[in-house]
Amino acid sequence: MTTETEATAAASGAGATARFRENKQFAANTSQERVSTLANRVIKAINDTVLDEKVTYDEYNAFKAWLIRVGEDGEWPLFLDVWVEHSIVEVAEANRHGSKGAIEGPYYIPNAPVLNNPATLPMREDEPGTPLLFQGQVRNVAGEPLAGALIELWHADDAGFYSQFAPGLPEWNLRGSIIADEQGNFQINTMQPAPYQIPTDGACGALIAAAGWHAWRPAHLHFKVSAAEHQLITTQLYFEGGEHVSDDIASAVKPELVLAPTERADRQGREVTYDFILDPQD
Ligand code: MBD
Ligand code: FE
Repeated sequence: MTTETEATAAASGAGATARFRENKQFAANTSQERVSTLANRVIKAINDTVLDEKVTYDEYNAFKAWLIRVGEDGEWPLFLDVWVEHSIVEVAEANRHGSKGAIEGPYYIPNAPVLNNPATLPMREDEPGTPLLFQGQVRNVAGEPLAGALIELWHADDAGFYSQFAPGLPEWNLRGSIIADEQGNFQINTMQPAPYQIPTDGACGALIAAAGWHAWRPAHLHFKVSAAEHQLITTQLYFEGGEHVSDDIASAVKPELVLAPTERADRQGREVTYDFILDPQD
């Protein structure tokens, strides 16, 4: 195996960092006064920790070395999405009435292949795992169907790997952009994902090991759901009874987001229904 084909923290971290730079605008419309307020609070939180916990020079230097390594490993997207993004979501959706949101995480890629309803996500011919039929309807908060809504879905495979961030997977494996029908209905065939372990060989993994934490997220499906004149929601769905549903390292599970699929009567696999409710554009 060459360096580029190994599933290392540095490889997935570099990918996530490059994707972030490509996909996001980061010139926030933030005044000088607000920048000062926010930066002062973060700096104060660090100083308060040092003073309260009587942080030693050794610990300070270990912290400095670790921060340098986070950047070298390309793990700033991972670090921030695992330990901070859940609070950003909480603030962002405080005034929304539709479906709950959840963190985007570092592995979204825009413009996945467009699939008409009913859809099957791109997957390998022998894609391992349990087939999952995910179906439902997209509606507005008044209960009206949103015809032609767009459901972007991406998730890990049965071994916990995301295409384009782990080697050896087809480019768009288990990623798709599904267009709901005239009644806002969608039916998506995919394979149940496995729990996801964040890379253990990078800076985030080193923190987790040093702190005696675990590195796991429960199995999850990622979504961005949008429709004309409505607010896009970014969310995730989980599976009842799955490992780490109650101790997600990324603190992103909410009870409303936990699915309970049932065995299919007609064929092997499981099925579940979940409806997305979108707020109007404000
Ligand atoms: C993931 O798949 C994820 O969803 C998050 C939040 C962090 C790391 C990997
Ligand atoms: Fe994920």
